[in-house]
Amino acid sequence: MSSGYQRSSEIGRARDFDAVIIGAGFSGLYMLYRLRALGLSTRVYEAGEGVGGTWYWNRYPGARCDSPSVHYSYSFSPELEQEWEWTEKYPRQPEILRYLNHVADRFDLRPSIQFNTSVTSAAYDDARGHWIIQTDQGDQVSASYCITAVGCLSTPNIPRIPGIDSFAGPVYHTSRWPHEGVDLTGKRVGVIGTGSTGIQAIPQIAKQAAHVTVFQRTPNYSIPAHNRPLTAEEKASVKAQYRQLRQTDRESAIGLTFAVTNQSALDVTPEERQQKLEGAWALGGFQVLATFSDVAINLQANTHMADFVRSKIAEIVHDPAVAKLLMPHDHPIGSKRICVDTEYYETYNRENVTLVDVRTSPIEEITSTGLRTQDAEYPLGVIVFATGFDAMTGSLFNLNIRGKDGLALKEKWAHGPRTYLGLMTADFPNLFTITGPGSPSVLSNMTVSIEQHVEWIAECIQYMREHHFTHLEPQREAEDAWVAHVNEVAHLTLYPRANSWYLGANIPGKPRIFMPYVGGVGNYRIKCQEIASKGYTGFALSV
Ligand code: NA7
Repeated sequence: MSSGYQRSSEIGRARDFDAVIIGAGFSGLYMLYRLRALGLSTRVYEAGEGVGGTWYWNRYPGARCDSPSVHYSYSFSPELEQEWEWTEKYPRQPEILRYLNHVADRFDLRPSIQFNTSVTSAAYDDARGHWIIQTDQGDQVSASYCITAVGCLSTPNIPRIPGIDSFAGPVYHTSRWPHEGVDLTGKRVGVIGTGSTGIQAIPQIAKQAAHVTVFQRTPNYSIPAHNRPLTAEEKASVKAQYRQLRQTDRESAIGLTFAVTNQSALDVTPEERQQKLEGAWALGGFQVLATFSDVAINLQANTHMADFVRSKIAEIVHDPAVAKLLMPHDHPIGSKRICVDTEYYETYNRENVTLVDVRTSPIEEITSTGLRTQDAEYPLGVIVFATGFDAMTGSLFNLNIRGKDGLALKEKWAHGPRTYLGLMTADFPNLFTITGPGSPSVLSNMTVSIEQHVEWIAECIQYMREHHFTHLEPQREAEDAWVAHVNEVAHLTLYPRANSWYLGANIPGKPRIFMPYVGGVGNYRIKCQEIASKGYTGFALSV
């Protein structure tokens, strides 16, 4: 035990734990592992009955990660990398959940996790200088550090549609899909929502249900995944190159190793452009957006790519009217989260699938037997909400966090989240937010961003202990400057042109602030490292 830790104990601030971590998904598990290595007594509270976070809850048909498995995994243990076998290019939810269970067992993490327990409040006790955490199971514990590992997309958004309670059949939100599965055989299913989730779920639901009616408000751009099993050679090659692969992921813009080009979409002939886009489409996945250097920042370049995807939709979907409805038209490609699919557009060629445009004919009510739009009534036996999340801030607000002088986080962030580096917020000492707003988080391969945050937090706590500091929080000026920088960088791109959940636009009344940091995973890591290496500039450290 380091002398710094002893000193903070000696001054009599008795507490139950050194740290409380909220959530046992990718973030919480690794945070626990790192804090345990530092010798901190740590308790993790997890609402689910098992580990996994996002991958515990999201069990809808077709649930799959959009980042390749060999990148969407922990890098901290070379032994773990070598012993785990990913089976497919893009991992399915059950495989990721198995992986996280394996991690929990392999590193013996479960004894520190209290399952089936939701944190109901976390309040900073000014007098004692520690956090008091309460749960729905009646726990009340104190801790020096409170670390949120609640994920960016974990509070479901269920639109308040009139009549919803009168529906006679079952209603599901994709992120709360029953663990025992749902038999949709012979059912008339209505799916509301065509984001990444709807786009993954609809093809699978259509294979089982008698009929699927898709209620689409905004069409999204989707790129084929071209998912497939990994060959033995690929697995061996990745295992041999893991160190290098992880390094390039960390230094990249979005936490994924792509071939990066400096070529503008405007500097090539139409034939070359078409050829490159065809090549990218054949490869599939997110990296389509990296075909040219300026798709995220130049509307003309972006439009070339958007036109290409629209042309693909026209090629795939047989009915021209349906194809037209599926073509995104109101936002640049990539300004909303790009979707990655398996036979999404093809699904609309099935006889048992109907696409309904609820932009021009809005949903008016749910009745006992179906759903009524302005123009028509659709008989349904099951309704599936694929309507997304109160992203990035929803789950933090649900924790009822209060900082100094009882200041509620929700109050402080009433006009949008304010953080320094997305890691901490002023007036909330020793509260760390893994992948918080203001960090690359959802604009990146999450596992890379999670590991970077966890390691930064662990090193910061170690520094505090070695230098006999007990408290840390951002200075107001540093926080203001970071918030301004996050906004400034976002406005250099096309992102703010879309009504996306990145901006809070999907939740009525939510302030419109671009929440994630667009500056790039590699650049962000350097900034965080520089700040730490200079003794945590922009943070106030105290005893
Ligand atoms: P998203 O991307 O937020 O998509 C939600 C979808 O639900 C989207 O098509 C919405 O249309 C639609 N929606 C939401 N509310 C309504 C109402 N009231 N009526 C009709 N349609 C509605 O969530 P996902 O779960 O698909 O994906 C979230 C992230 O998870 C994803 O980006 C990946 O990072 C993984 P809208 O676009 O708002 O018009």
